[in-house]
Amino acid sequence: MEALEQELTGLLGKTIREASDAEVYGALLTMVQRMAAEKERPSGKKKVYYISAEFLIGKLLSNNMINLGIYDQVRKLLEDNGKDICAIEEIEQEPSLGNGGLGRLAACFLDSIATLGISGDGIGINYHLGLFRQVFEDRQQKETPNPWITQQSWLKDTDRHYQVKFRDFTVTSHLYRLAVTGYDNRTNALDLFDLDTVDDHIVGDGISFDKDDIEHNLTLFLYPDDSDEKGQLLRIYQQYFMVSNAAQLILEECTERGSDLHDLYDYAAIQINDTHPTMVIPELIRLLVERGIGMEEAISIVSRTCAYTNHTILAEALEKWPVRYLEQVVPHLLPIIEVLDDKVRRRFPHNDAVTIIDDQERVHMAHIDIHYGYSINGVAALHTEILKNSELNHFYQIYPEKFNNKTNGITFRRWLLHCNPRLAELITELIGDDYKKDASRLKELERFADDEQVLERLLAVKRANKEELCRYLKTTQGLALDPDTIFDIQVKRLHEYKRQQMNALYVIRKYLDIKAGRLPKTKITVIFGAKAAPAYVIAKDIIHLILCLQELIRRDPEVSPYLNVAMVENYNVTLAEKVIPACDISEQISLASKEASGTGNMKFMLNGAVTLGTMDGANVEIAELVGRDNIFIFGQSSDEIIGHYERGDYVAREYYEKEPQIREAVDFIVSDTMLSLGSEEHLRRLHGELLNKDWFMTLLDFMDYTQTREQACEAYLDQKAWAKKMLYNIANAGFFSSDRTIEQYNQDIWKVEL
Ligand code: 26V
Repeated sequence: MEALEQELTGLLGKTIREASDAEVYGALLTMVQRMAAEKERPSGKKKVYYISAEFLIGKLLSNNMINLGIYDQVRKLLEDNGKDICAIEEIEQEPSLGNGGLGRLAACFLDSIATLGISGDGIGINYHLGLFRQVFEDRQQKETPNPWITQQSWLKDTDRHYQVKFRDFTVTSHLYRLAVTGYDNRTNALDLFDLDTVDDHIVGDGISFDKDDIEHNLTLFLYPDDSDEKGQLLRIYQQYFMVSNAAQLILEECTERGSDLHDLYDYAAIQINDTHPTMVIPELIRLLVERGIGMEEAISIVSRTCAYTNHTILAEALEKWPVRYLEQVVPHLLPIIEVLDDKVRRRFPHNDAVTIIDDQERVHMAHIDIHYGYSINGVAALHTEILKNSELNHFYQIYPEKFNNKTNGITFRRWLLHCNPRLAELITELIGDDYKKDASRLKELERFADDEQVLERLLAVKRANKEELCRYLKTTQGLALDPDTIFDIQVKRLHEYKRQQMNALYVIRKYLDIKAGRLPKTKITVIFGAKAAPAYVIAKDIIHLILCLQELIRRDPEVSPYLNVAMVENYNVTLAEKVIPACDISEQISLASKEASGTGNMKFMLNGAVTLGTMDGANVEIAELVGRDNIFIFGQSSDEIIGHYERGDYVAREYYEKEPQIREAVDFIVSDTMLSLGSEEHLRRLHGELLNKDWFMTLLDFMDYTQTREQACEAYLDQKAWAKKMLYNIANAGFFSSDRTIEQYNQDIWKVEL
């Protein structure tokens, strides 16, 4: 502690007490960077390269201090000097380098790779303005830039540069590097590529900018609006920029470690995170051929080096780029893609489902990965089964040995130790701290399932976390929440398949019930948090509906004593860390078969929330682990849903006409009450969508959802029984540690020796 104090005062040039919070933050950042650098270790022969267009890393200061083992000492030191570590955390800007689960998973994986002592770096893009910051105006989502790179930053400049050739011009890249600290282990890196010519000043109103001006816009935003051709072209520019840099870096590093490139697969395992980095396959082949290796051999080398993770079965999310677009951006990749397609066509004649270029001249990126990678994995048991048996069945028949499952996980450092210190402390007191390195030890908590004192303390931790969230949302967003209520929470990207609209319809039902004098026994607080893609019209309509309901209920003195709706603005990792520990009921209500895994579900479980969910994604595994007494399951199964799609027999209007409870709730969206609060255009469009399309079958599961949610609220009344459910959830969350997931990736796919 004395050494820490000395170093900090040295860096500050004054005492901690005299320094401002911002100065203390800066000094801590410098000190942590030095300590992280000391834990860098040389790679062995083989190294993992995790390429991803998204890394949703969250704030880094506290996380790194926990991993370096100095968090408690620093907190105490600051406290002794009149400083509050939470206030200092607030100074750091959160990098918004991801959309949601896929990007956050990549960040959890980097943490676990370093924690297990595996040599492995992430490779991605340094988006200056991140995704976007969400602000609410007139009860609608508006997007503004989210600048996160401050004067003093975690990004370290390197002097590595590569040339990246596009059809019309060549750019010089610039590599920035972030330290990735393992928990009591080595430091790896996250390599983010950037372009010096990019200019934040070209951003106009909101997040608008000139989409043609590639040299000035390439690394400005994450996934700019790709609803039009220019947006899609920009995305191809970004993807190629990322993978061309990655390929050059990997070949350079592997050569330095002794590879002659013919044995590249002994030096590198490249994990392709969804199809965004798929062009790394043709790019590597191109570079190997350029270095004198024959085409056939180059294809074989790359096929033994690259592995692919699939994160969705939604057809609209599977990337298929028109050949014309690729010709416009990276014409030099097309001859290679054509060779790859040609080989497939020769090997599997008359099998149109597995070609790389289809009859509409589109390149199926996932097909490249499956034919020319050595592993393909889904992200939860159910998801992998659906891939094998339906979505990718044609490929499974050809390559059964390539398919494998790796159920997702989360890092317990961020999602328990950091975000819920009260719970972590209680657990440590009960079972010691071995669970911090071996999450399966949490199971030992089951010993206390009937210990009334322990159950009461669990409830007290939850209560304290709820109070803390109330304070935080009051000061940062002006939201007034009551901690003496059920906190029922749905936070995740807004998408129709996740069915936030079903949750909103439940809120309407409750509102109507209360108006009719049917009062709930416990007051319910329904919390939402969600960003919608800027061009996703219906998603934005759903946000509008929720914000209108929030206002309606807030203003109604008859209803507000029993029901409260709060939609948090700009939901991100920082907010997740505050919201999740305060949750009672975790809403995981996607249409069965559509949510590949979910990872929020795991974070809630670990923090003692009880899941209300469908048998989808990793919910299935959660249900198996905790048992049916400790989870609330509803809705049709994935097999049933897949059947409805195959037969095309779901008609929303039939449910609307048959069931007055549904009709009343749906029609309330366009009632005079709602139209007086919200935009007629938005509300009518959403109403029409639910009645006439409802592609994700909201009305199909609505009655079962309502009844099961009532059961959950009823169960909450028996606090002791509820606390026992909480305990079983926490005790069985060990399986969802990303350390377990990464151990499996390494054993089955990467095979890096430790
Ligand atoms: C992307 C898009 C883009 C275009 C329009 C619709 C749409 C819908 C979904 C997506 C998701 C792309 C991939 C993704 O983010 N998957 C998520 O990956 C998480 C980590 O494996 C997993 O937990 C989530 O269930 C899965 O949705």
